[in-house]
Amino acid sequence: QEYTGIKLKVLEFAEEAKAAVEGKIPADANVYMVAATLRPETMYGQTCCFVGPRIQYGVFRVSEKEYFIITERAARNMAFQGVFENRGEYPSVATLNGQSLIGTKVHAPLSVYTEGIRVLPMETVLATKGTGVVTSVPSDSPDDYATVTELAKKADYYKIKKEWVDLPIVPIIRTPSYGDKTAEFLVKQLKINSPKDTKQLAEAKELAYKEGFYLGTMIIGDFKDEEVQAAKPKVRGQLIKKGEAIAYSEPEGQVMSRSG
Ligand code: ZZB
Repeated sequence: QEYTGIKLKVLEFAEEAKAAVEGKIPADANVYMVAATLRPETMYGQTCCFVGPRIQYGVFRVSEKEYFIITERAARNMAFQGVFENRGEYPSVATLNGQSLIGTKVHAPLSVYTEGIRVLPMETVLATKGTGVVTSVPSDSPDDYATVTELAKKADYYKIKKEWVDLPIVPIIRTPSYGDKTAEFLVKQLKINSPKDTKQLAEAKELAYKEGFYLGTMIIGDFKDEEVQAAKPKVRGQLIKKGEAIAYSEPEGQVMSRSG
């Protein structure tokens, strides 16, 4: 599985995470939450960043001035893909649980929300896939749409501020069958009520992937009016060139899909 690792730069740590990394990262270093995505062309519509509240993350030193927050499993994989200074080594300076990161403010490359977006909890994040960090695009990802809807409904229960999650959804791609908010359309059509409706969500994801990739047209960004198929590698290339993303592949057989 060839992912794009989107580098979401930490602008301001949540209290608990801040205490955990205090004194362990040089003051002038950049720290990034790195989210694995198969849809780099949707990055204009990022509205928040998800972590699994009970997943363990490490803060790994990529170079003197750069640190990544990802699962240890992802760091190990990256250490064999030329991401770190020495092959096979992925020095960790701190560990954090997902919950401690909630509320952290990050800058998401290409997102229309240029002031920064928040790290929020997603119960369905798998520790065994990608980096354990997921960037949220509720316009085009049914899972993300279902989770932001749930979080907005029960902000107090999840101990988050409603305004962190209640951002207008940004239309990114138009498709003939689902309009320009594919995820919302499919969640409603398949009568998905919560992030726990995993079976219908898997179906919605499949439909959204197919329609978006084969029939979608960009309606925002540098490749506006181009087909998604053409725009996808261009957006990816741009992000990597600017140092805002990395290529990340998941070794065969290690990938776990949500359906098992
Ligand atoms: C942004 C995005 C925008 C995504 C979209 C999808 C869609 P797959 O196909 O099963 O490999 N993801 C990444 N890592 C995890 C994880 N550890 N746990 C749960 N979800 C994860 O799924 C790859 C996608 O699943 C990734 O691409 C990421 O969400 C999420 F418009 O990133 B995506 C129709 C999907 N649309």
